[in-house]
Amino acid sequence: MSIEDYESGGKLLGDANGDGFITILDATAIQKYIVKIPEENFREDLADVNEDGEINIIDATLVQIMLSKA
Ligand SMILES: [Ca+2]
Ligand SMILES: [Ca+2]
Repeated sequence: MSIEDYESGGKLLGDANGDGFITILDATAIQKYIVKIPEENFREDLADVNEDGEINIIDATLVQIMLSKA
C-alpha cells in the first residue's frame, strides 16, 4: 500500500510508527512496545496487524512477513 491509500482513509495495518510506510522499523516498534519501551508516535490501532485486539509478537512477525513479500 502507498501513502495515498493511507491518506484516503485506508488503514495501513502494520505501520506501527505511523510514518506511512511498512518497514523493518515497524516490526521493531512493535517489539519495543511488547517489552514496554516507549515508542514515539506508536499507533496501537495499526500495530495490531491481525486485528485480534492484542499487540504481540505475532503482529511483529506479520510485519516481517509483509516485508519479506514486498
Ligand atoms: Ca512505518
Ligand atoms: Ca494482534
